[in-house]
Amino acid sequence: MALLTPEDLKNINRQLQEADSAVLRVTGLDIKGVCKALYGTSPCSEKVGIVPVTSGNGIIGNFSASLHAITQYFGFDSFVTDMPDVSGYYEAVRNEAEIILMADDHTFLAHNLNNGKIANNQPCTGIIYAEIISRNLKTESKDVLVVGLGKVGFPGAAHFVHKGFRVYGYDADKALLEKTISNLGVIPFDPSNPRKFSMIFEATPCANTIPEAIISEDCVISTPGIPCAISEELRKKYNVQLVMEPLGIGTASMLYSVL
Ligand code: NAD
Ligand code: 2YG
Ligand code: MG
Repeated sequence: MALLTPEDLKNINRQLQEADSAVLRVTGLDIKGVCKALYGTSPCSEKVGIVPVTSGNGIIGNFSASLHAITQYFGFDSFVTDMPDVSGYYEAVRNEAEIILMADDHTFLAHNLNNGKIANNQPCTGIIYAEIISRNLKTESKDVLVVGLGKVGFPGAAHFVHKGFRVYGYDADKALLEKTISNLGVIPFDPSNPRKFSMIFEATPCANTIPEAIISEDCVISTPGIPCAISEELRKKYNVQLVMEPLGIGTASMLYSVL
């Protein structure tokens, strides 16, 4: 799995505010509004314990501090434990955390200890970025392209199918593309025979995965993938409405889903 870096998380509050403005421009709702519409929940200052985890590649600088800023931004009462790992979990529960947030290299989870609900970052991220595109006010089209059908992209594609979109899919991994075609009924997209899209969802760990030939003027691109899927030059040339943020939107989706 591609891991976040401290650099990705620099100025997380500013990144979150900019993403909130972009979501508002695209959907008419801010991130809280999209989460509320999606899950039918709203935070009531629930206490969130953020537990740093040292296993595998270890602590990522800015990760726990960013989760602290993000949870506060969305109206939770959060704290980061002094201790990591099992001792940190114990500390969080002893300090009356109602929701635990913690991540190792494979799983980033939110666990609500009051109601037992648990959420995984990857599907929650895919679903919220798909929901944002599905609410876009710019186009009546029901055609959407999903690039990258992995742990984030597949649940995103499934969400579009569920909402009645005509979903085109592409993944560099042919086996994964075949699996998605047969499981979800998505239409395979062939990059060597391109067409324009006004809505694109991208979830890959690679740059420049969206070629010029598929971008229409005023296209909405929703992408949790890091690094960014299109160049600044193409973004400007086609007046692309870009929704992209490294941690906060997906975390909000996780938290609202366990309330
Ligand atoms: P994954 O490895 O499960 O899936 C990525 C998929 O992209 C793979 O199936 C791979 O074959 C495909 N791919 C790679 N290069 C491609 C290309 N050029 N064209 C088409 N497909 C290509 O990874 P994931 O867990 O789904 O994560 C995807 C990205 O999203 C990563 O960059 C990850 O760090 C990021 N992510 C961001 C957030 C967030 O909140 N912004 C949250 C979770 C994950
Ligand atoms: O507690 C810590 O500091 C670390 N154990 C956190 C590890 C997180 C690893 N996961 C990732 O970097 C992401 N791919 C998942 C986070 C979602 C936002 N992109
Ligand atoms: Mg995010």
